[in-house]
Amino acid sequence: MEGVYGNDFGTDQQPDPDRAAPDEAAFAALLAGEGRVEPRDDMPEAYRKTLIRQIAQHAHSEIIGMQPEGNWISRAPSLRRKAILMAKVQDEAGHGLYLYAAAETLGVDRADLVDQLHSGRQKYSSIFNYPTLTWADVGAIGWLVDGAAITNQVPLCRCSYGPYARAMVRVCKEESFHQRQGFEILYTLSHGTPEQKAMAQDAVNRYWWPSLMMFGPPDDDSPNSARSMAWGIKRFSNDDLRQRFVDMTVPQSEALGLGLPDPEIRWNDERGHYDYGEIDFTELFEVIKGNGPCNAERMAHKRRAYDEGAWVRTAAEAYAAKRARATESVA
Ligand code: BYC
Repeated sequence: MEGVYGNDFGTDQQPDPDRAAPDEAAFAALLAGEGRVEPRDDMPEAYRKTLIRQIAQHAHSEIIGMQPEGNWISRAPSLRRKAILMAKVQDEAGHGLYLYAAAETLGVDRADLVDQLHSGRQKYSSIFNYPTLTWADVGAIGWLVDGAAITNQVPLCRCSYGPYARAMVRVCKEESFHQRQGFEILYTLSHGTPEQKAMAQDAVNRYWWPSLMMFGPPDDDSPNSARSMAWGIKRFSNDDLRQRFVDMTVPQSEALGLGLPDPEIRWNDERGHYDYGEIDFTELFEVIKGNGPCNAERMAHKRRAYDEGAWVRTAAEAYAAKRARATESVA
């Protein structure tokens, strides 16, 4: 597993040698009482690094996640669909910004995090390495990918780290709107012509298994879960959230009139959950390693956009310096 994840917590940040060791007992008591850890509080270095790793990966996912859907903005089938999709993709940029801001409260610099993404030292969600081949893929992403994201992120609203938990509250409200717009796209297609229905079914077939992989490796192969759960960062295990997503999605697929590409899905009265087929986790590990269908394209596009936007950052810095000088001279 080591080789797959290459884990050094995904950050170059070193502990500050002058900082006093945190009071572990006080920290444990705060967590036991369901208190929130705030940026001013002492925290164990490993807790801080785990949060930086997860929040940065989450922020990068929101930003890279703009690409597959952004691909359809110029080809949306109507002005209404185009306006909605532009607003959705813009929301994802906003989520990335809240999350980078939350990570910065832990003493890292956003530019460093972006640099670590660009140099392959930090990850982003596997799901964004799949192509968007048809308009129905925009519906499947909204319904399944945003649906999986909400399932994972609603519990993060109760994460023990205050700034991350608060960012999640707003993100989840927006994601639930995104999920409904995806459902509505697929509903329209599945009640349209036979060709439109077939296009919707094909998109669901391609996005179903990668959406289940978004929740991460199985619990017995998830090196970070136990500690993150003990710290109140994660509230549920990867497999529990995956099951919750399946239970929510199967009845929705029936309402859509679309099938799911898994013949083993069936209600299990004894467990009170839907059973589902075995997930091919070798695919997840390959995508995480960089071997998914679109990894190279996504990163090349991201680096190019960053380089081409350098003048905007320079201009914003010059403007901020000019305003600071003007404020100083008035004072
Ligand atoms: N893809 O020990 P584990 C969105 C990595 S964007 C890639 O279980 P953990 C949206 C994992 O990082 C929503 N890597 O880890 C945007 C770890 O490697 P490192 C994105 C994955 O952290 C635009 C290793 O595998 N959501 O909604 O306890 C349009 C071992 O895993 C993946 C978030 O980021 C994966 N799928 O649990 C539409 C949610 N899975 O870091 C929608 C926040 C695992 O040790 N993150 N890895 O080198 C989390 O909840 C957790 O980080 C995870 C993984 C459940 C993803």
